Amino acid sequence: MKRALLITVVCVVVLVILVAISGPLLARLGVQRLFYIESSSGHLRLVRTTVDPASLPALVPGISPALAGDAKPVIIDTDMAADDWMAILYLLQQSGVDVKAITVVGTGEAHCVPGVQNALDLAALAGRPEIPVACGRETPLSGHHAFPTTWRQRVDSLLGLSLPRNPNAPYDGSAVELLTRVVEQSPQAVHLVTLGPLTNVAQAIEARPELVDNVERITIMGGAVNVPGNVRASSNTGNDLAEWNVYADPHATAIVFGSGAPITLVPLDATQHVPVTMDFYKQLKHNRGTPAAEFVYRVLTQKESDVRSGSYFFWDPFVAAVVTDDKLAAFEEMALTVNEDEGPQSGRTLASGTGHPVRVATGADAAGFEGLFLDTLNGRLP
Ligand code: AGV
Ligand code: CA
Repeated sequence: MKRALLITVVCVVVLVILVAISGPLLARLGVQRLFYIESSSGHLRLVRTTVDPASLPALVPGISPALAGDAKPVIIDTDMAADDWMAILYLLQQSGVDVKAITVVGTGEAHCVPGVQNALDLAALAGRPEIPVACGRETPLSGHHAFPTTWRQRVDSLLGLSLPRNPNAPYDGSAVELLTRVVEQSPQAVHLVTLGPLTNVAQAIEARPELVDNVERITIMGGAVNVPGNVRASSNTGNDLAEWNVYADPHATAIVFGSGAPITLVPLDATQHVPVTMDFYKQLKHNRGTPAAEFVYRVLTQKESDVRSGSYFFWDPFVAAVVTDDKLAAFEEMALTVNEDEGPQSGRTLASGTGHPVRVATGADAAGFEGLFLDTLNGRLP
């Protein structure tokens, strides 16, 4: 009996040593391990690692572009509202996208501390626990517009849901530092996808205007150009022209518009065509084969009354989908300005002769989006 126990212990020790030394050995052969053993708070865990992109095409013919290294580098700048979570999961599951960092904007819906933890945990859920996550300032570059306190509390607490805890700590620096470092060090121009107020991106560009030289495009969820805004419905401002992300930091939006970077704006003009429908919710209910799809199903379950009333939209997931397939939207080139003054038009995005050139999404292929979103969440990659 004692002998059997001794043999088992010896075998386990040998196995652990073998796994530990196999990394360097495999690396010499040009192969990277798919798993490693990690010890956290006294527990041993098997952790999936990222794969050395260079080694993959030869090893696995037909491997997805994200793993093969020719996916486009993306930074997600997010205010960690509920639909931001869905957009992040979508982008993390998309083969054509390589998410290099997630920067949380502290002037949006979530506060920094819970927002960063929730972003880390979403990355872990999608099998990418190593993605760096950082937060930025919690006050707008100018003005004092803030999201409703009740919305903030709800998203901070993940609508009462839970995620697997990511053992990694947040990035040791600010969102602006992380964003700047990733853009500067990327061999390929980076696509910035912004899902909240533009505070972080504007602050980074203001400090280093030359950053835009290595920015492929900034795709922004925000604004309402030829349709009513959405601030009035949830505030007592009387402002029926502005959309929340722009309203929360109009000056930041103006800086980004004037930065010289190529810009795609996906305003309410387009997202109004992609409400979350009960029909989609039911499809997801019967078709949720991955942790990501299961989590989105639970989020929509918490949002069911908004979904039923038709007041909940795929704002950010649609923008994420447009980043991967721009045939999902119709576009018009416009010259845009932002109203930075206080008052009932504050945060309005306006087409005018003096504006900056922006590619504006004005229409949406809702059915195409829903199919792609459902397939991607379920791991049926295009
Ligand atoms: O204005 C749309 C932006 C998107 O980035 N957000 C929600 C999305 O994350 C603010 C917003 C407007 N109306 C809302 C919002 C509502 N009814 N509930 C939560 N957020
Ligand atoms: Ca958002």
